[in-house]
Amino acid sequence: MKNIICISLLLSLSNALYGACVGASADISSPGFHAVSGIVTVIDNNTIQIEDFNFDGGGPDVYIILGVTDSYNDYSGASLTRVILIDGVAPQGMSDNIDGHINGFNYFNEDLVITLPAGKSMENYNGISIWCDAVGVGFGQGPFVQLVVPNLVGMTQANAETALVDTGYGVGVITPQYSEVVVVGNVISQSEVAGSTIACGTAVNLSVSLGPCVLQFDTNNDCVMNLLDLANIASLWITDCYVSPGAAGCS
Ligand SMILES: [Ca+2]
Repeated sequence: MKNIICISLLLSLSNALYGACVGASADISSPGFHAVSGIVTVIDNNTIQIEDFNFDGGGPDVYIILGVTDSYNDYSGASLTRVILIDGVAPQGMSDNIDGHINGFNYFNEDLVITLPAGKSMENYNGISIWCDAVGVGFGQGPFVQLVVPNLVGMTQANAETALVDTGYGVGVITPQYSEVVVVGNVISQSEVAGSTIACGTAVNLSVSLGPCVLQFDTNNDCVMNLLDLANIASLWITDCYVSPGAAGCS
């Protein structure tokens, strides 16, 4: 039973889409303790860049930590979702911080390109923190956000889903909906506004066209059969019999 649980957990993790997308960025300027600031960008799934990184070097046991849903306080190995980003790898120009700590080094508007440790991928993280492990507080941290939600309206459902996945988002709930104007199978609307900034991995819901509603006796084309339609039918029947009293059903 334990094995089954483990396998299903691994499957759900591998299927989860919560990672930072390529091109996504995170602002680590808040809360700004020890003058931490900078913009972190995902270059590819194994590489990030920190631009204009500032940190006064204060605090004990400070690390650059990648995490999920802003959790950075248990990266020591028990969890699959947290990691010391540069454990054992000195950042550029730094040769003596063997365990990956960055306290004691003064960063002033530095641009750092950092390769993730072997086996780690940005597909598994959606946030970054300059984390003081001794106190359990982030000096500066934030979620990775994608800059542009693609415009999916008018695309085929398949193309829209591909576009979502390619840009790091998830496919949410697909709702079929009647439309007089949108071709069958194409997207009518999306839950996240095109061009807006939302977290990478966010599932975007789509409404997809069923084409025009074809419902017999739906006299007002609202795709609902109710008393109004019955009244219209009765009215038509009466009118027809008045004009053509010999018509079938009027005798
Ligand atoms: Ca109707």
